Amino acid sequence: MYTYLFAMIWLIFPAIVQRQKHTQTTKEIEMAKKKLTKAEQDRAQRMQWWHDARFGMFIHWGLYSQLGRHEWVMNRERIPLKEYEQLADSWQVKPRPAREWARLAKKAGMKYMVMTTKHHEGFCLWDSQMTDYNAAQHGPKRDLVREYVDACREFDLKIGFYYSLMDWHHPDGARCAKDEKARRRFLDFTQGCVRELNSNYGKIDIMWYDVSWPLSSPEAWESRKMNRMVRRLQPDIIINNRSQLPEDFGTPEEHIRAEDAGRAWEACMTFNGSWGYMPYAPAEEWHPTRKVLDMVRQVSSGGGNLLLNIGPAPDGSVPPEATERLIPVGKWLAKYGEAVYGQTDRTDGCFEWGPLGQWTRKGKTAYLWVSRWPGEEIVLGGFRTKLRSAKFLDNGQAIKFEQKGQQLKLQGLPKKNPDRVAQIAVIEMEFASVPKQQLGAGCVLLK
Ligand code: JFZ
Repeated sequence: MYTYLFAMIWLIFPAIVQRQKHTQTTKEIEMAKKKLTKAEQDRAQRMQWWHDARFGMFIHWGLYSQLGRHEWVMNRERIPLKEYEQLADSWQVKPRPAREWARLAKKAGMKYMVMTTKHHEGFCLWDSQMTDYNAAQHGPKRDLVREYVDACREFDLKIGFYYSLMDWHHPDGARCAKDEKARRRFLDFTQGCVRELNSNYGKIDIMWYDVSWPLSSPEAWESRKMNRMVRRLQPDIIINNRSQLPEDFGTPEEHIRAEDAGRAWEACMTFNGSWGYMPYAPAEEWHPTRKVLDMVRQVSSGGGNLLLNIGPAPDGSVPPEATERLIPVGKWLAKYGEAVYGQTDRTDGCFEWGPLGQWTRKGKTAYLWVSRWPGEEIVLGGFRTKLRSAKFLDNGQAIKFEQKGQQLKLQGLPKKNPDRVAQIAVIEMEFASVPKQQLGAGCVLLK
C-alpha cells in the first residue's frame, strides 16, 4: 500500500513540478511583455509605412504668414497681442490651397505631410470649440484642417498634425508655470484641442508636438495621460518626442544626424532658413535640388526620414522657389527611388567617404550616388568584399568592372554624368556580402 503510494508520488510529482515550471515561464513571458507598453510592443508594425515612406512635406502656415517675417515674428518683434490678433480677421485664403501642396508633395516623391494646426501664436486652423481664435470664426471662415486632411486623402498621402504646446495667445499659456489653477485650465484647453484634432478628422497618422515651454516636465504637462488619450482615439498613430517623452521618434532639427541604432528619427529642415513664409529670403538661400537630394541620401543612409518644410504664402499658394526645386527632386526619385524608399540599412561601418559621391544600402546591395562624374572610369579603394555585379540603377545597363587587391575599377562609363535631372547618377552594386571598405588616413592601414 505504502509502496504503491510512494510510487504514485514519485511518478506524479515531477510531472506537477514540470507543469508548474511551464506555466511559470509562460507567465514570465507575459509579464515581460507587459513591461512594454502596447505602443512599444506594436511600434515596429505601426511605423513600417513611415520608415518605408522616408520623405515628407512640412507645412508652416498661420497668421504670421501674412507678415512674411518668420513664424516667431510676434515674439521677435514684441508685437502687442491686441495688434497681432487683428491678423485673424485680415487673413484671406484662396480656395483649397492644401490641394496644391498635396499635388506638389506627390510629384516630389513625398509620401506624407505634417501641417501646423496651431503654432506658437495660438491661432487654431480648425473649427475648434476650445477657443474662438480659429480659422472658422475669423478671416478665412473655413476649417483649414479639414481641407488639409481632405487634400492628403485625395492625393494618397499620410496625414500628420503639428501642434504647438507653447501658446502665446492663451491667457494661461505663460501663467501656467507659476499658477496651479492656470495650469489646470491650460491643460484642459490643451487636451481639449488635442482631443478634437484626433476625434473629428478620421484616421490621423502622425501627431507632431512642438515646443513645451514653459512647463518643465512631462508630469507638469500630463503628457502620458494626453498621449494615452491620443492612442486610444488613434490606435495606429505615430507620436514624436516633443511632449517631453521619447514616444516613437526623435526630431533632429536643421541638421541631419542619425540617432542610436534602433531609435527612429526624422530630420526636419527648412527650405530657406525660415519655417514660416519668408519672401525676403533671396533665391540663393533656398536649398537647390541637388542639396535636397543629398539630404534625402543622408537620411536614407542613416535609416531616418526627412521632413522638408514649405512656408506657403498668406493665401496658401506655394512659393515658386519651392516648386521649381521640388519638381526635379520628384523626377529624380522616379528614376532612382529604389535607393531611397523601403528598408534601407545604415551605411556606417560599410563605406568611407569618397570625393565622387556617397552611398545608400540595402543589405548586400550598395548604391553609389555619383554627384561628381569623373569620366570613363571610377576607381574605388579599400573594398574588402567581392563585387558580384554593377549596373546603372535607372536603366539596368550593366557596368564592366575589375577588382584587383584594394582597387575596384568601374570601366567603360560615359564621359559625362548620365543623369540629366540633377547630375547625380546612381550605380547599383551587388556585393558577395555586406560591403566593407577600409581606407584609413595613410596609404597603409596601421594595426
Ligand atoms: C520649433 C519652433 O519654434 C519653430 O517655429 C518650428 O516650428 C520648428 C519646427 O520647431 O523650433 C525649435 C524647436 C526646438 C529647438 C529649436 C527650434 N531646439 O530644441 O533647439
